[in-house]
Amino acid sequence: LEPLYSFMIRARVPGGVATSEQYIQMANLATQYSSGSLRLTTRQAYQWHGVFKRNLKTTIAGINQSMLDTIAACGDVNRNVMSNPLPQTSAVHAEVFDWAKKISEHLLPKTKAYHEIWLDGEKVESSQEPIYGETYLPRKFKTAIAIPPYNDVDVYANDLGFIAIIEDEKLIGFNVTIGGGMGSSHGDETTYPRVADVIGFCTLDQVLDISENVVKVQRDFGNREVRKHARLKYTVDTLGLEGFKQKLSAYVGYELAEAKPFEFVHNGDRYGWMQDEKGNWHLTLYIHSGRIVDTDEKKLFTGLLEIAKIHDGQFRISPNQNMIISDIKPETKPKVEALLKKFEISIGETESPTRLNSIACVAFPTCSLAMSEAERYLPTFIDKLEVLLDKYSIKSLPINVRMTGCPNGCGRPFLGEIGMVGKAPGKYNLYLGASHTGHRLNKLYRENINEQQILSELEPILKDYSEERNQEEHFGDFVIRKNYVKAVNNGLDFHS
Ligand code: SRM
Ligand code: SF4
Repeated sequence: LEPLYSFMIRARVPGGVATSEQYIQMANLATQYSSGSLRLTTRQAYQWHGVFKRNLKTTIAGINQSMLDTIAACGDVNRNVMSNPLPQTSAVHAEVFDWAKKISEHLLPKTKAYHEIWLDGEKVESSQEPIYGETYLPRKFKTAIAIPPYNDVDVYANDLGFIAIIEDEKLIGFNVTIGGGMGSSHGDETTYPRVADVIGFCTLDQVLDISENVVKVQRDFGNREVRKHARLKYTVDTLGLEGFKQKLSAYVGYELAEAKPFEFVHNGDRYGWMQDEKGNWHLTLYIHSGRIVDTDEKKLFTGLLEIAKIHDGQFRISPNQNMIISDIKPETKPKVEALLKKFEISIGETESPTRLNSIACVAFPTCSLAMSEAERYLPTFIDKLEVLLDKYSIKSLPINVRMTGCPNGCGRPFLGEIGMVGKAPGKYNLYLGASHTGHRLNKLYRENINEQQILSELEPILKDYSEERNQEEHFGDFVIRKNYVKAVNNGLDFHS
């Protein structure tokens, strides 16, 4: 008799956008075939946990029937392409979202094996992979597009990034970034998180060309001997930034123009109701760690499903694991409000800004790489942190808290103003000093400490912050100014 194997399935949802109909289908699959919850990820995708082996094919077919799929949601290929999900920026947003879809499609593996295995597609001779070749990439590859002033996608955490440049309300092109990534291993200083570098500006007609060729340079020069050094960030550091740029220019046959000025204000979400110029409404809901589930206290899963049934717009996953119900017609708004009230769904008006700016990865019980809790523990930790924030009258200030169960970095913990990275059950490395905009990494402050020690370490710093901070100074910048930690300017500084 075979053991009762169960799996996690992840859908590919470029830019995180699904229609209400698709959302209903995703939720129904969760009820029928998984542990009953839907998980919104830090890359704007859906995950189903606990899918039994015998239900894998039916679940994947169900995702495909809804016109979404799971192709390249995992593997050594380009993953789900992220883009700013907030339609507030209307025309530009729609255009940028289109680019996310185009890049995603362009970099999709062309193999028909997926259809053959999961969808009973016709057997075909092995197809050519025009971009990935015979070897695919040495490692996973991630792409994101940001629309300044919001860096909600954490563009600098991606192998390849595009920063939208808008002039006279028109999208004219993108600044290109390369070499971001979070993953590292405890005790191995040859591995490190790295924020991406801006390498120039590309026009709209160059976007796919640049995407394809950054992938090809990584395909040809990425490290295939040492898997821990196989991400593009190491290729950049091995070739040198100039070396990588030269290879890219040789591949595309031109040089990128000089990068254009832009500014980010933060990397979080903006909660609550927002009306666009057409009069439609968009609502960003706070979803703790992206887990959509019914509990004894709250029927979030049922509530969102009920909303999907009366709303004919979209459900957009934010890069911070939250949900935006978007394009709500003015006449539907009162019905949505009534359902939110009935199911006690938070629109972020009762949580502290620090809670609203917190992320935890999945970790236990489903992640086999976890060394400590994250998603299940974060709310308790924030409760205790809030007591300190309250004590020092700084509860109204937003501090990014990022927690993960291991240093792979799925909750982008090295971009947290306070970062906690699991070391062992109940023990974390404490990192401080990332920027509030996502452009600077944090640095190790204390190693392998428990909750009580973390709170005791943080208390005097929070007290100091409450008394000595400059106007508008964010916590991450403050701890650097006051020398609690040194600023990390690139990955190679991370351990020094
Ligand atoms: Fe991740 C592996 C969950 C975003 C870096 N990640 C995993 C696995 C699949 C564990 C495994 O390989 O067995 C986790 C599944 C846990 C579970 O039970 O569901 C997992 N990663 C997640 C998600 C669900 C975290 C979340 O709480 O939302 C995110 C899914 C994203 C998606 O929709 O595609 C997720 N993972 C990330 C991010 C953040 C990002 O991309 O912005 C990172 C850091 C950025 C980066 O890639 O550098 C990240 N995940 C990793 C790594 C380390 C990669 C590296 O370069 O070393 C691993 C392990 C690996 O690849 O070997 C990993
Ligand atoms: Fe698992 Fe580690 Fe990723 Fe958390 S950071 S989901 S513990 S691999």
